[in-house]
Amino acid sequence: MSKRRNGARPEGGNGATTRSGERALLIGAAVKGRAEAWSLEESLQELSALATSAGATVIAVERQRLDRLTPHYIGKGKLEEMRRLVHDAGVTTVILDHELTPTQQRNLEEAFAVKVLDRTALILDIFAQRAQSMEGRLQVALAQHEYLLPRMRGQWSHLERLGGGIGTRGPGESQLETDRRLVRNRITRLRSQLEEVRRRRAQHRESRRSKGLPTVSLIGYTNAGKSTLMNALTRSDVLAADKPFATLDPITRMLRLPAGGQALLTDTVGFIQKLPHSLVAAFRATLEELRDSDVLLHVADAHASAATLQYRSVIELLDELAVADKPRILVMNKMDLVDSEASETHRRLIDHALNAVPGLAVIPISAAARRGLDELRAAVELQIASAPRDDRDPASSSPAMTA
Ligand SMILES: Nc1nc2c(ncn2[C@@H]2O[C@H](COP(=O)(O)OP(=O)(O)OP(=O)(O)O)[C@@H](O)[C@H]2O)c(=O)[nH]1
Ligand SMILES: [Mg+2]
Repeated sequence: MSKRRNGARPEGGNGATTRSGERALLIGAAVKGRAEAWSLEESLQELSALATSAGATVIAVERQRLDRLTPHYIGKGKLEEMRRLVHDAGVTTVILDHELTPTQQRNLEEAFAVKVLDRTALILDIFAQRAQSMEGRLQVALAQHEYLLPRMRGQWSHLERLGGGIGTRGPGESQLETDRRLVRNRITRLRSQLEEVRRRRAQHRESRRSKGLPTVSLIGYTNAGKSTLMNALTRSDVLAADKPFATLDPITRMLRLPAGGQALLTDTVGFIQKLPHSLVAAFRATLEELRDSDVLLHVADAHASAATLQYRSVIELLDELAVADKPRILVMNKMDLVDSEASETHRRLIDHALNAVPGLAVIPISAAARRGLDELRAAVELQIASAPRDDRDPASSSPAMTA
């Protein structure tokens, strides 16, 4: 699904770019009176990491405070200033830190004469680059088509002039000459293909379920260190990397417990604030399997400046998936990086978490330095021993083992 078009050079800019080195301008707006949990700066920092991870070079980050959003998303003066910047700095891609309406996107592309993406398209693109398994690819394709559908009014045709790259992989390019009916048909087909893959996976699961092992799932904000912890706890070698959404497909390994027992440990896709709805919907089946876990290990990056906001975003999604009341352990990871300066942030997160759930088990660890792992295993064992296991819904089951 990563077809790339041999795009022409962007019309705007000085042409000092290739498709593999997109030059991105990031724009965020704070709208007066609209309460956002994340500050503009924190959100833009994250957007910058996402853009870099998608392969772009961030040329500039611009912000604006507005009374209300405009048909161009930003104000007139700012638009003109940005138009000049796009031209002078050879920007090839403008990325907005919100979900744009199709009209805003089209207006901005006309104004800048370069490709314009929103946060959602950027995240979809990263998912498209990372998806490995058949199910993962089908899920991303479904989300991309659903994102595309309301935006199809021939607006993709002008992307011909804007080159390929981020946000144009996937369905966009092949829809230039087609219409919405074809996309709808494709969505229907993708849904039934996904159904088929899931049926097969369910059979696979059933055979594992009969072994009756308790299941433990790693969850948390993207880049918190879930896969590093999976590797440290199970001596495996799954991909862990300093980039968002390194893991997409669930993967399960055997976890040994201190008293000699065993459990199945599953690592899965990370969360992010403003996770696109189309992706939540497409990955719902994967995520809902968390319902079948006996214990959730919520891995938090104790060193992240936005640690508490990240924590809250994860809890919101757990709520949405109806698994927030599962037995949970808060794993404060990356403690090797927490010095006296960072300890304030980390303290605030613990206070916040304990305030919401008094008595929550909080285990400080460093997955990278393999510190605190014995304490964590002991805490998992304790939770499993006290978790009621016989009230599980027999119709649901744990995620499939992927190698
Ligand atoms: N200093 C330090 N770095 C860590 C620790 N644990 C993980 N990391 C680093 O954090 C980055 C992300 O780690 P991953 O294990 O890939 O994180 P993840 O939660 O699986 O991320 P996604 O799969 O992308 O959602 C990597 O660069 C790790 O090396 C830790 O305890 N200390
Ligand atoms: Mg991972």
